[in-house]
Amino acid sequence: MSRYRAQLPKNWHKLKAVGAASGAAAFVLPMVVAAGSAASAGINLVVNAGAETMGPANFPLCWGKYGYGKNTYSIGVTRRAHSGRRAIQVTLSKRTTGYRVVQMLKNTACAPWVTPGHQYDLGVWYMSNTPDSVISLYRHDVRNGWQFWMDLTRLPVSGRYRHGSVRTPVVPPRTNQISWGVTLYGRGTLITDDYSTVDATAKPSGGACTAGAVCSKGAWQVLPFPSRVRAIHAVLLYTGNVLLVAGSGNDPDSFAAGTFMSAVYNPVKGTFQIIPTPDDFFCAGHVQLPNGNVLIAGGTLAYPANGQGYTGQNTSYIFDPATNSYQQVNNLNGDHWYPSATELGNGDVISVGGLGQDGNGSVITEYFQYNPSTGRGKWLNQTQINQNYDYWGTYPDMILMQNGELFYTGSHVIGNNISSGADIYDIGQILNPAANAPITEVPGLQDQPGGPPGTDMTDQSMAILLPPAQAQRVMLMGGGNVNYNIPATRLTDVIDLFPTSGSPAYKPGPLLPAGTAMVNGKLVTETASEGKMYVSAVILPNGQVFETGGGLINREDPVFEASMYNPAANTFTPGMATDPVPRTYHSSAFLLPDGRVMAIGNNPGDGSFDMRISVYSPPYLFHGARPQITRVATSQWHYGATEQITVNQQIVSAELIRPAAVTHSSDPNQRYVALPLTVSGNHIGLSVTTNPDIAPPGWYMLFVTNANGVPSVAKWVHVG
Ligand SMILES: [Cu+2]
Repeated sequence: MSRYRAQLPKNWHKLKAVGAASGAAAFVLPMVVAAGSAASAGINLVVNAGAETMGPANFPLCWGKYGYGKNTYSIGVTRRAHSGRRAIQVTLSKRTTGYRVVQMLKNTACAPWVTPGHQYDLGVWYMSNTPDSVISLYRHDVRNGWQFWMDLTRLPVSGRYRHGSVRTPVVPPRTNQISWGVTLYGRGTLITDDYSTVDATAKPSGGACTAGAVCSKGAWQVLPFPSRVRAIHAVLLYTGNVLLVAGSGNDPDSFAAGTFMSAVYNPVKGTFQIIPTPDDFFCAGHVQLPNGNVLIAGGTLAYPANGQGYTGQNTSYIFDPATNSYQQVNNLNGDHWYPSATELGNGDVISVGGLGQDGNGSVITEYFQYNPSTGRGKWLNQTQINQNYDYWGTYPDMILMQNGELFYTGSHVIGNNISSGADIYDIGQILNPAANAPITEVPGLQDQPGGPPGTDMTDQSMAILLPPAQAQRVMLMGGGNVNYNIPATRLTDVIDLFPTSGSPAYKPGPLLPAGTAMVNGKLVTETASEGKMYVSAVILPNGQVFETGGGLINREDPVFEASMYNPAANTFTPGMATDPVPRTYHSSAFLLPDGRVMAIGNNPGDGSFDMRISVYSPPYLFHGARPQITRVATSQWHYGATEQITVNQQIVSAELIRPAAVTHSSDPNQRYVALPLTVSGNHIGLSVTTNPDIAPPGWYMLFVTNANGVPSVAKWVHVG
């Protein structure tokens, strides 16, 4: 595809307001009409690109109307869409002076974030009956604010939808956002739809960043539209969409009415599809199966009543991302509210813990046998499962180890950890009821100094298998104890599951950095012993762990603190940009395929639920051009194979990251699998582990990362 390289008029930076009525046309850059969108190179940075989500004043969210002068005009939404149901129409019926503009709102939520030194391909589908329209571009200077940048290209008359595209000039220093749109400065009608803005920069820029604080802290955007459901559970699907599950959403009225909700959220387009939800999946377990179907285990049978607390249920479903629908599978043997779900190396799933129908945590171990020929499977009868017993509690975080055993990290939800703390559960004989499946206690979890005796502080902590999975090290960070309702801890613990000598034991890790807590409406700095529970930890493609969100006590006092953990150095870098939205109980954060982090949910003690969505751009998105994976020889990968890809620039690492299935600070399947490289120019061979217990079968995001620590956008590959 040919692309226009912008030639700037010498005085472009002196251009003021559009002035498109006459003189500015002389500065307009010629246009390139492409057969299709140029968006394949990277992510589309436009929010509400198809204008499908409506905002205030009956106009699409993130879009604004501007203009001046003596003219008669109308700006609104039309059904004559290029795709979806809406497009934006501008008509000038009479004109003496001035112009009218439709443009992305110039604010932090709506305007695309950009990197100085980069160029961007802008695209728009349009119909027009006037030659007098132009693409107009604005930029945000970190010192001087928003300013007009230049008019880029005219949009030739076209009676049917046509794609207009143009590449921006190099973004100047100190610019962190751009905004653009279409200007109509002559009589006629212009309809636009499906806008795109894609980073077109191919060469690394050395990693220098001149965009201010975002260079080291990253940046949060709160999206301009709320979630359509109470996002208590989030599962990233191989389609790139996110399954957001509420069930009854911890709302007694919804439960009483039998109103259960889920939605498929498209993070590229910002759209929601409400999914008929046949049962109450509130606080169910979930995990992706080898073919990408999502297994849902248990959920809520009843809300508290008559002295009885929440109770679990025994139903189970599969969500199929190909059809965006739920299908029931056979029931679990017992009832489970807050069960874990961990995929094993053979593609089966083990599920433990959760409260039963009696509200008690003494529940049986469940085993789901996956059937590759149907993409589904069945829960085995309990007589087929070795019921070597422990009290696993609620959402016990069970991580698959490289030898096929399970590591119970000690991270769990709600109250005391009645188990010994952390265990290794040898499930090698799980399907032999006559055998013994020993459970070995793992020592070393710290107790909070001055905390309640005989208990622990791992309630709503977060445990992660640190990158790379091959290192077999686990970190547990933060946590509290709702039974005592005491301030959450800053403690972290790290364990090497296969130490060179001795038995595995947790060792103290670095303290979580102190944050600022909102206590009784006032922001206060945390004391030396105060940390957070409800903490989220997200593995990034550069091998770092982003730690965000959380609260100081039970469903109160959100903590505004975020840091970057470096597993190799075992240190936290404090002072990352903090999510403006409180993220405590029923909140989650997870990695998107474009390398950003999405955060959802918050369900404080007053019973309200925060529907806002935040998206974090890590510092690496401001440090030069992203590498691109231009070709993946095959998306079906095999254990032990060397898989071939092509990239557009030098890279230093490649990695598989398993898509999130997260709730309540718990995603026991989160993992980053390193892919050793064989480099031949831009052709790269990637060595896939021979061990399915390192990378359980399923869909993964494949990233490559360059020497600046800048990752590509992910490609999806299927392993196994
Ligand atoms: Cu819950």
